[in-house]
Amino acid sequence: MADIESLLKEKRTFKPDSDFTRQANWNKKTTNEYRKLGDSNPTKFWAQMAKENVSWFTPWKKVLDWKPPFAKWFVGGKINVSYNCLDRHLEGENAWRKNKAAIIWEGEPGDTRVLTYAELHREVCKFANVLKAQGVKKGDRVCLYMPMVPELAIAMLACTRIGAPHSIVFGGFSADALRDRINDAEAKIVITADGGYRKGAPFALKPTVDEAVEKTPSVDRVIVVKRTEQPVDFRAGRDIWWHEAMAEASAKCPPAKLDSEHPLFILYTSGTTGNPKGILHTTGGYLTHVTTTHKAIFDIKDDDVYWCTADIGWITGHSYVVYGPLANGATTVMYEGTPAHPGPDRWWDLIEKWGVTIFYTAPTAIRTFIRLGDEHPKGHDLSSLRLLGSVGEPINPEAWMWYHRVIGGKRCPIVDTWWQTETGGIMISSIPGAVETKPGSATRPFPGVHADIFDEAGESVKGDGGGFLVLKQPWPGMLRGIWGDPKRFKETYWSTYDQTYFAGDGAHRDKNGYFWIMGRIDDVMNVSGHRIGTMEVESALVSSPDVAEAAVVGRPDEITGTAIVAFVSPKGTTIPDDALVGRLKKQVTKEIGAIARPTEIRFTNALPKTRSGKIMRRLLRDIASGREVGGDTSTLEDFSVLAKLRESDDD
Ligand code: 7RM
Repeated sequence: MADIESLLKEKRTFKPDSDFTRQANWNKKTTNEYRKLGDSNPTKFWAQMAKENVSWFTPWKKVLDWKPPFAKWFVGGKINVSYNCLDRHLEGENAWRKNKAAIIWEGEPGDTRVLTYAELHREVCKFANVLKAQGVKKGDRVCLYMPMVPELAIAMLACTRIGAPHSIVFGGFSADALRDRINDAEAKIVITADGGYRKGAPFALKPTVDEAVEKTPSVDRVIVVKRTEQPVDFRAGRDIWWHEAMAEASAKCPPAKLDSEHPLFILYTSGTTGNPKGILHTTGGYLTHVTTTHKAIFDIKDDDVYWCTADIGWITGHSYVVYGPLANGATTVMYEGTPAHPGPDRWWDLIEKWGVTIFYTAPTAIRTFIRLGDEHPKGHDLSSLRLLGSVGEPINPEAWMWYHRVIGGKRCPIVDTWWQTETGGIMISSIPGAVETKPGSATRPFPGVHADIFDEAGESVKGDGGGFLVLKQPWPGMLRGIWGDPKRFKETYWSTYDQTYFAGDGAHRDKNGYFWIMGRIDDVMNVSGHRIGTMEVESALVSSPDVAEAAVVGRPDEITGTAIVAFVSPKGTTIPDDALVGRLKKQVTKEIGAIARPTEIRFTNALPKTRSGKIMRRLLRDIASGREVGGDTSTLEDFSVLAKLRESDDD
């Protein structure tokens, strides 16, 4: 609540600059027209966008078939994502883009690769033929577990070319997490690399894949990119080198004419249970959504150099490193490594070196750079920048102002973009040539997006007020389901309110209709912009023979937004010492990955529970963040537990 109050005291506003507005893809007039149309007739608005921004082999017969909560967009339309991202930039009036940079890639050690649209097209066609030769057919799932190398984008586009949905697993996930995701999607093939570079050293990926695929009956092939030249074990008959397979592949591969609703990809995200959800996205609607939002919100032009720093393993990388920018014929920058290697100015060096004009990153990175000191960005010429973006978590006004001043040189508009893995593309954001911004607010819903704030009873909160963020109309990039689990899909998103999507975020809307996102209100933590379920971490902890019970909560953290705190009650004979802390952190890293490792583990012999046995996480959150335990404690079963937990604070 304290957060909400400080945010809502924010009174600064920034009007769009008239020079920016004059050249903008969407100015005030077009934005207002689209808003009007999107409000009165969202399907008509999205149909217009699908026509203007995306190329179809066969037009759709029906814009939307909505049987809540199941939506089909552009029904009967035939389309291909790789055609939209590649072929159409090599034909007709766009043919000049042939030799335009599609991907500017830089590895952490400083090696670089620039792929033009023609080259990228050739590589994608070849790899699509490799997939076909390995028996991958339309509809087969392909798992990608890769570093940030161009081959990742090539593999994604090759999958879309033949209609094989991909499932990308972030390279930081452990063998256990990878195996669960491969098995849930029943992937036929895994694409990986020997390793990648991070913090100045190679890290290995292939051994993790070897361990994971020991128990994945669906996998019959592993394709390996050579990146670090680390020695790898090769299983004959199963493992194939990328470069060897590519050497023989033909560069001719016509794009499959796919149904608009053909599955495009699955991406796993954390929920409120121990099992991550496979979020399913399909083809025509998703592409319309990301292409349109990318064009309007990032104001993309042919001479821009656009850099979104997200790893492709997350939704932001899917939608705004690869699909949105390439469908718009843009130059997209991909960087392999960590922000502060070899020095704390690596990112600013990249911006200067490549002349980046549009830069999209996360508040957690911005806060890290604030701490590292202004001298690093100030030591570089950042004058190429003209637009900045933020995503992943609420941006505090102080970080917003620093971003505006130090990175944007006070001349770049900032777009704060709210969306989720489930929404596919941006839902609430400023339009840089049209909307006045307020630091800390994502401003207003995108045209055609019917966002609202509901109270517990499902009534829209009128005027200035807070509640639960919901979406009242289907949108083209919306998730079509949870892979293999329609029941969970309905329960998670569509059962809180009737025919309304429940986002899981709390939000406030001010008297001007501006949205201020407050963050998750469910048992999902947002650590450095990455979603981690409390239940996932808890189940990793209780799988240790030393643990009787565990409860995990988030505590506010200046840099990462949230830090993970675990309350653990050890089994009878176990001694709760530092060695146990070490073992438990290792356990979580093994089962999920380092991103889920608790910052702090506190031992207790009992957890605060309600009489019906539910752990009262609210109280634990107060204790973890050193706050006075507030609110209603009348349902607490054993009051002495609280006192003991506070004592455990001393160690
Ligand atoms: C794109 C992405 C989704 C969750 C979402 C929010 C939080 C994302 C913002 C934000 C405030 C923002 N997808 N979130 N963007 N909160 N302002 N601009 O991050 O599926 O990984 O996470 O992230 O809580 O529900 S995600």
